[in-house]
Amino acid sequence: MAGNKEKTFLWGAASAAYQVEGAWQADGKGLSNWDVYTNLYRVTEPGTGRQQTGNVAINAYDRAQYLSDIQLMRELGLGGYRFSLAWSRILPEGTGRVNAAGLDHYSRFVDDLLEAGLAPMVTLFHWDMPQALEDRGGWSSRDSVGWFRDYAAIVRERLADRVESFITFNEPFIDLFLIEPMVEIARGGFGDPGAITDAQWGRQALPMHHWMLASAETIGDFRAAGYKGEVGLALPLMPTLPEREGAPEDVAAAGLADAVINRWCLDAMFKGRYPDEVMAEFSRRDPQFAAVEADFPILAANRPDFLGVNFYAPAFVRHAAEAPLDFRWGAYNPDPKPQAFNGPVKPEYLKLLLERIRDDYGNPPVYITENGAGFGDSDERFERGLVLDPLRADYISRHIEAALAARAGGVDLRGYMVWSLFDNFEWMQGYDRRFGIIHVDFETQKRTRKQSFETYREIIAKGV
Ligand code: IFM
Repeated sequence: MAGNKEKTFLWGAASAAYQVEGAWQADGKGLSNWDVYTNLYRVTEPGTGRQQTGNVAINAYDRAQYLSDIQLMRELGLGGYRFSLAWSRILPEGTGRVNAAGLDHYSRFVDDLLEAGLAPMVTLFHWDMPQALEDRGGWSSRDSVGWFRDYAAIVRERLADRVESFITFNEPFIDLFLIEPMVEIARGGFGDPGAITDAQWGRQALPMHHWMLASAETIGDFRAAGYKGEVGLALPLMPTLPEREGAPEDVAAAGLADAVINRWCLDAMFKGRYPDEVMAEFSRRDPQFAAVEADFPILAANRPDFLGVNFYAPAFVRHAAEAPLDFRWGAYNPDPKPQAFNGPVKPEYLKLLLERIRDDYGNPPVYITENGAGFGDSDERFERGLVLDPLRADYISRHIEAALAARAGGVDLRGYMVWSLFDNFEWMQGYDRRFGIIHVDFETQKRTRKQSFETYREIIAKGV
């Protein structure tokens, strides 16, 4: 996949370790923050009484299981598969001692994908941090930059001969400013995004900087080691729209939300600095943050090879004095019910977003590294061996159409990855939000193709 326009368009699917692997204590794996959160703090689900953890998830660590899953990928016609590594399988304490069994597992998985004709795209960090590092201050500590670089180097040495695409981090903003604060609030219950405080956001600016710095340093390390493939980041990008059109305070709020949610990381990646609004707002909340400017030359010197776009929906933004930075985002959705879990279904904003990246950031190579729709059990139904999910099928085909229209307009779009191939563990929502184009019975692990699987298969077969 490396930096090569002539290569064929990559049709893929994406996943993340904690959401699919299970086997939380297998083969010497250490605990991650999510193992601890789901097993120690989270209480049973209201209504169902289920304790929802990723202990079993969809059993994707199991080789017999994943080999049959790979057959489904082949049937779909995929060219690649994006997955993340569980850091604590490789380094149970986060640093120091390497667990050979964990590394061997991922090496075998890479071989099995390649054997099936699928290009692996490896995400190094998709939110599950070794608990041992969490206990040492986690991403708030500047040492986290070094911990991550060391872990990335171990992975590089083992996998880089066969993996042509790496993603350093997945969705910095969502993990640090939504999921982690919700987890903090939720210990002993379920997180409420509306309860996230300004003080919590203020504390997240330095961790955000540590992610961006660790990413840049890692890209530099890969290049220094002679790596010939491509290294990028996957960002959660969402056009921000004023909730009350024309209301000046919502227009201003949407502008600030754009700086924080979108431009913070985009500017870091392609301009080597952070937006002025971000510097002003967060230095006020954490004076230490003002000093991060000293690291900008490192960001500027290590521009990523590609941008991973995770797109689900635009965000409607309202001025709200009680919310962090005085804006509330994503609470309003004008769509009729049932509504997709991640926001209003508006594929035209994917096209606009891709065009904006082309125009404002020098038309970098882009993969859509996630796109898909989450609905509940009641929005799908079994019929003659298939699961009918017309809303998801429609969502996927309209978003692909929008993405390809942007590509026709000159956007350097190299591939599209659906989120997700299988229903899986959706973080705070556990197993109650289904995103898969293949249904999973979480009791039996039985896989059943959905209508959206057929839709995607036909699109892939038709080609670009
Ligand atoms: O499941 C998540 C994924 O881990 C990150 N991006 C959004 C997905 C759907 O909410």
